[in-house]
Amino acid sequence: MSDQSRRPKIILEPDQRKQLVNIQRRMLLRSGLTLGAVSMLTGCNLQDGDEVDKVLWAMSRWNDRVQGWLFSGQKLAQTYRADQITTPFRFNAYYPEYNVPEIDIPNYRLEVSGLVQKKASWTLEQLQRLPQESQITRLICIEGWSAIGQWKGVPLKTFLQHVGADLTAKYVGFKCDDRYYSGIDMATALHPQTILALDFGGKPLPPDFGYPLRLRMPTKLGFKNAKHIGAIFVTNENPGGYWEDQGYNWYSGI
Ligand SMILES: Nc1nc2c(c(=O)[nH]1)N[C@H]1C(S)=C(S)[C@@H](COP(=O)(O)O)O[C@H]1N2
Ligand SMILES: [Mo]
Repeated sequence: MSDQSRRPKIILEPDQRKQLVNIQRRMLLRSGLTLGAVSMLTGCNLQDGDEVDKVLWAMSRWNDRVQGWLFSGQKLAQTYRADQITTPFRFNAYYPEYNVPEIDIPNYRLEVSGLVQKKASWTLEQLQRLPQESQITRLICIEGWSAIGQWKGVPLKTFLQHVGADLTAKYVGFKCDDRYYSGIDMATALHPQTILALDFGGKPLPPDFGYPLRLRMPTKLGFKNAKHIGAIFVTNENPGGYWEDQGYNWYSGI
């Protein structure tokens, strides 16, 4: 798969390798798959320590594919009542709160590129003029916490239609103004609860929570919900991601 060449190698100490191999084995046993079946599925030899890295990525990509098949493009994630909203909401990023990027809002433009007909950039006012959807949903962070919030914005599907995106392409990628990056599969991009959020709790997104534009989708873990989006691109090459390239499962559906 072409995706693999873009991913950094996982460097592991021999002990960690052994542990990981054992974890993989236990996972496999529980899933009812034999080592032989996995070798066939991934094309890797599980007995050989040097192959662990290859096996991990292969399993992860295999997981992505299986999860992608299982994902129903229309099934809605749970929504909540206004009185269930978590206050204060929780901030998270790969840096502390005082390093949240400063963005020149009046000059902000959303860049659009890749497999789209209209590559023109967008101002916030233009985005605000597109149809908006509101949702009260739960953001779940892989670190073990979750919080319910209210986001409003343009359904990503509506936006993609407006820019003449090739909706048969495989992925939509996001580049953020804090150098974070991520991407999602097209089925998730077209899901009705996947929005480019402009508002949080009835007000324009505040800096901490991803101003001026963030991806919000209750069908994916928190780290896939890119904040401070500066550029969107449509592509057939897996765009990877800040955490995804460090080993988090790329698909990370809920
Ligand atoms: N640009 C950017 N987006 C990001 C992150 C980040 O560090 N930078 N962190 C992710 C993670 S791990 C989580 S859990 C959520 C947190 O969103 P919140 O601050 O609104 O709770 O944002 C995600 N999106
Ligand atoms: Mo997270």
